[in-house]
Amino acid sequence: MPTPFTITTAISYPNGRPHIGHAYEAIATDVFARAARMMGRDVFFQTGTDEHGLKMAQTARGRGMEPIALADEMSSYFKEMDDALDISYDRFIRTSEPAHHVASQAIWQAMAANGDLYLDRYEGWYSVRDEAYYDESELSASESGEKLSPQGTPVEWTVEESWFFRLSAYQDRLLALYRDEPDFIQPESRRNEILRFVEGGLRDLSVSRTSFDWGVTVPGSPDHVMYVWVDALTNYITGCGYPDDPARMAHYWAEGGDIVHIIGKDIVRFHTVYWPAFLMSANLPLPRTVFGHGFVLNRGEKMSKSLGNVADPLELARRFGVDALRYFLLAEVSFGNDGSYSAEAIVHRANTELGNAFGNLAQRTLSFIAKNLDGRLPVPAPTDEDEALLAIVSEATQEVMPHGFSALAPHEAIQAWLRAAYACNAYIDAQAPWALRKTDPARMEAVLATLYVAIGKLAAAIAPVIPSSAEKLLDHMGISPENRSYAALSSDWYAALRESDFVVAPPQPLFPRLELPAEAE
Ligand code: ME8
Repeated sequence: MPTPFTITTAISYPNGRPHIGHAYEAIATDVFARAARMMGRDVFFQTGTDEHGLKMAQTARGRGMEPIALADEMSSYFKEMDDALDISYDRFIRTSEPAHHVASQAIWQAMAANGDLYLDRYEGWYSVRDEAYYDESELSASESGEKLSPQGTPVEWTVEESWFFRLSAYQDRLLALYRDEPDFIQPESRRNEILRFVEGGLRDLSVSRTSFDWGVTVPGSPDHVMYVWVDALTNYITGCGYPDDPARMAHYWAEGGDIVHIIGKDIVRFHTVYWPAFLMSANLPLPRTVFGHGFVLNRGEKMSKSLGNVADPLELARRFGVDALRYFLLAEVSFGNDGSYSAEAIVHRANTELGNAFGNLAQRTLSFIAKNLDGRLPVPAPTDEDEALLAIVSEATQEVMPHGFSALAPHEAIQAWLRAAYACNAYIDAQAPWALRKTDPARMEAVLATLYVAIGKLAAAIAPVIPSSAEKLLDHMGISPENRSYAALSSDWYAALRESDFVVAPPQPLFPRLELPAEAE
């Protein structure tokens, strides 16, 4: 039985169209999901949209729409983006779905049954943009004297009757969790931030609102809707069958299960303080890891509508290609840190690394076989040099898969892959099969066979990042889908392939050379 692996992105606020930050998170998570499938895991990958809350209600009002109409329209753009970027989600959840209301009310009742919810009056600061409550001590002032949240968003004074969650009672259990499960919060820098925050003491959390009604109704309190983060976080277990499908829950959301949330650095507190406390209160298993990735910035600047530099990920994908964009984002940004993108940087990386280092290598090798051997697969007769290259490739596939993608270090995976591609280039130059054609055809075949195996393995290993180009190449090379798993990379698929009557056709270019768009020059 394959072991289950549950992986999620944050669910996005559909109060506007998706931007490159949303694309980045979806792509990174998709790479981990695809890699886990290649490693034989039973993967459940969920993404979706977070549709309740004041921000959605206010945006809809501003546009003269009902919140659900806004959510319907914008959520479809997020799904469209995911589909266009080859995001292999198993479920796209929308928090307005009835099943999600059921799950949110069930977790609420479980927290209430545990004695953790009480009615009181809330007085304090709220940021609609962050959908977050802040302490006075966390605020700063803008140049005009306006109070700002730590994220730099405006806050408003709020006074309301509210349900409260006894977060203060969870301080010790949370600190024990961070101590006992050092992988729970990643990377380390975020873990330290949260440790300091929780060590400073926790106040009970206001978890319902009465001033608007766009949300999940609080069971037994029809005037209250849940604080949007209570319902938003619950999306993860809705997708795992909570509360009506206990068998599915036991599979994908089990005690000690492999459950990973990939989110951005601005929402780590919600996922590593509130979420585990809610789950503990409801007596439900905890995720294994919450990874807070960095932000993607446009030429080093934060994107904002007022600066007019919010990039449409679909536009970038159309210009540069889906795989080039996916590859660029993961290769460029060290996962966990912030990173920057620009048209020049995308073009440069795609041309030098995908195009020259890998695409041309495959192109040269396959054309040579098609032309000089009539497409017949060459005969291997490995020398030490051939074995040495294949050992580099095997080591690289390990660094790429179990050590890179599974360890949530995609940039390291790509570096390892690229080093192996460069080693193949050095090998082809040193062996010069074009010269061997006349002098030693048997040796030429052995060199081409070695390259064939190396290229096939490297294509399979990088497939999670560039799925459509890798699949195209593997199809062209005759490597069957069963032979593309991580386990099959160490088997002798080449011998099996040679026994078939497969003929190598002249290849089409995999990564057409990108030119810089005129306005960026
Ligand atoms: O926070 N670069 O939704 P959201 C990288 N609904 N990642 C970025 C980014 C950027 N420039 N900007 C945003 C929410 N993100 C909540 C989540 S989860 C139960 C509820 C990331 O649409 C951000 O950090 O504001 C978050 O992980 C995701 O995009 C959705 O952000």
